[in-house]
Amino acid sequence: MTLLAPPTHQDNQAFLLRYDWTLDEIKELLEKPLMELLWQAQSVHRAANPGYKVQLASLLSVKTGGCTEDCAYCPQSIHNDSDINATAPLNVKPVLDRAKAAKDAGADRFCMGWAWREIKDGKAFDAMLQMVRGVRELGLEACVTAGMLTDQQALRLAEAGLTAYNHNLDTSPEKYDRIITTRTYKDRLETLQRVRAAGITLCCGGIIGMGESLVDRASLLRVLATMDPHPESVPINSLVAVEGTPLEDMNSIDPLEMVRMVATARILMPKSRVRLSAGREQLGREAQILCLQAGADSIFYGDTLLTTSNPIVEADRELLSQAGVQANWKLSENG
Ligand code: SAM
Ligand code: DTB
Ligand code: SF4
Repeated sequence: MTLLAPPTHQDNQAFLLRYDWTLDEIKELLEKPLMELLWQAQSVHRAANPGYKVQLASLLSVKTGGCTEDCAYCPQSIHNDSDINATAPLNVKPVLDRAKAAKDAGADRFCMGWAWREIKDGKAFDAMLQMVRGVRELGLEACVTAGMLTDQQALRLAEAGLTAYNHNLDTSPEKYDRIITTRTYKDRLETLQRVRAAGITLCCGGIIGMGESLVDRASLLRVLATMDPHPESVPINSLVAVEGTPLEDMNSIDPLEMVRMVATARILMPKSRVRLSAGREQLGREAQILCLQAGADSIFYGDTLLTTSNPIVEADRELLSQAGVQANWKLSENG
């Protein structure tokens, strides 16, 4: 009888932090045979982030609707015809109550969104700073997404203890003006620099499923992966096609395209948190598990994103258990 050799473990395989990725290299990764891509992504992930720990980020829309930007995907833009009506921002207390509930449900990070083109000084910004302080006092990471900001505002957010600022590039520089016309890619990059200069970590990613080409996806990833340092969090969203937006008729992506995007992001940015973001409801259990295996190590956790739905908490707990990954709710449950 022949004895089979024991399986070899790749956990200690090295990974490289590189900031000089070329478009061709990234295209090649996105187009690799799936099994090869998954193997490479998983090897990098196991070496860079051992233990399959998944960060749970809860999301709350503090200021919903009425935004003056014309982002073609967004139900909150005044230029679009969706059913979202503009509302006044939530007050500090109800936001902190929600943050506490998120913490109790096992979240690690609390993300707050404002449907603004830019932050303006005044009462609403002062309230944002109080919310950030309150979230940090609860022992959660705090993330804000609220559009453009000034150097001074970034510094005040840093002083309040903000962990991360989310500001997505959304798509490639080449496709950008077919998705948004009221601001430029350069505006976006300048805001990211201000956030970085203030010492706040960057949460920056994009959306697939808006009719972009493979080259557009590679080009978006190239902008992210040539930032030095890489953004600490990289949310990969797939379009939630909302009625009344110019992209309402877009077909859903093939779930394997999400798997490829996540795997490629993991290889390009080994230490960043790659967040499997909007569009998970359309993915199905197996595709989400493949994404976790390929290196997604964060999800939005909670029944709503900003204005659209997300898998319910119980379903995500089951998913994470079935996948055998570690997340805070499970760890705290086990003492
Ligand atoms: N107004 C701020 C801004 O644009 O940075 C913050 C809020 S904005 C809604 C945050 C991000 O959500 C967008 O940059 C986009 O990537 C994502 N997003 C918005 N609508 C989406 C949709 N329908 N499908 C997928 N992602 C979406
Ligand atoms: C991100 O990349 N995705 C989140 C968060 N950052 C702010 C937002 C997704 C929004 C999906 C559409 C909605 O719910 O309005
Ligand atoms: Fe406004 Fe942000 Fe929506 Fe664009 S994505 S319309 S900036 S809320």
